[in-house]
Amino acid sequence: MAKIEEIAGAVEEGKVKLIAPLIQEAIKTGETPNEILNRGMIEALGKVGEKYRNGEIFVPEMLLAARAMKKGVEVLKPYLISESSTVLGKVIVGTVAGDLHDIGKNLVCMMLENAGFDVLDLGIDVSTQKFIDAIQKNPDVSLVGLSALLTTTLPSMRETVRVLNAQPFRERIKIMVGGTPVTEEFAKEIGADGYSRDAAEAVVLAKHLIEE
Ligand code: B1M
Repeated sequence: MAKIEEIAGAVEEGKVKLIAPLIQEAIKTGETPNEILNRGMIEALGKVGEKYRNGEIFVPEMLLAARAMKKGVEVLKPYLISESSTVLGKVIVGTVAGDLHDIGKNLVCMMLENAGFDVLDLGIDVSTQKFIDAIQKNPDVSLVGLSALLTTTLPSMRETVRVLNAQPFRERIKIMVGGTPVTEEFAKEIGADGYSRDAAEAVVLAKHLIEE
C-alpha cells in the first residue's frame, strides 16, 4: 500500500501513534508535504465527516481522527513552513463563539505565517468581546479572520462581524471569513470584506485585502 494511503487510513481510524513514523517514511520515499497534507490527511478527515453524517461513527471516533490529523500537522509543520523575512502585516484569527473546530483555522494561520503575516491566534470559541479586546490591544492589526465549521455557529460569525463593523477601529481593519458552511454570498450578506474556500486562498485574499 502506498504510504499516503496508509497515512489516510491512520487518520481515518484515529491511530495517533502511527502518524509520525508514517509521515517520516513517506517523506523519505519522496512524497511531498503538500500531497501528504491534502491527499493523506484532509481528504481522510472529509471521509470521517461523511461517516459521521451517515451514522457509521460517532463523536469519539471523530475526535480520535482529529487528534491524528493534529499530530500529522505538527510533524509536517517544519516541512511546510519556510522562514519569510518580510512582514506583510498583523492578522488576528479565531474560531467564532460556540465553535470548537480548529484544524482548518490552524492551517490558515500556518499558511498566513508562511506567507509573511504576523499571526495572533485567539483559538476556538472566541467571543466578540475577545476579538474587540485583541484588536484594541494591537493597534498595528490590519486584518481579522473568523472561522466557523458549524451551520449553528454562522449566527455567531454574523454577530461578531456586525459588532466589529460598528467599532471606531473598523476603518483600519479588514475582515475575512471562512469555514465549510461559509459562502461568498454569506460573507457579503454579513458585511465581511472577503471569503476564502481554503488556506491557500486565504493567503491570496489576505494579501489582496491589505493592499486595498
Ligand atoms: Co465536527 N462537525 N462536530 N468535530 N467535524 C463537522 C464540521 C460536520 C460537517 C460533520 C458532519 O456532520 N459531516 C458537522 C457539522 C454539520 C453542520 O453544521 N452542518 C459537525 C458536527 C455536527 C459536530 C458536533 C456538533 C458533533 C456533536 O457533538 N454532536 C460537534 C460540535 C462541537 C462544537 O464545535 N461546538 C463537533 C465536534 C467535532 C470534534 C471536536 C470531534 C472534531 C474537531 C476537532 C478540532 O477541530 N480540534 C470534529 C471534526 C474533526 C469534524 C470534521 C470531521 C472535520 C473538520 C476538519 O478539521 N476538517 C467535520 C467534517 C468535515 O468537515 N468534512 C466535522 C479538515 C480541515 C482542514 O478543513 O476545517 O473545513 P476545514 O478548514 C478548511 C476550510 O474550511 C477553510 O480552510 C481550511 C483549510 O483548507 N477555512 C478557512 C476554515 N477556516 C477558515 C478561515 C478563513 C479562511 C478559510 O479565513 C479566516
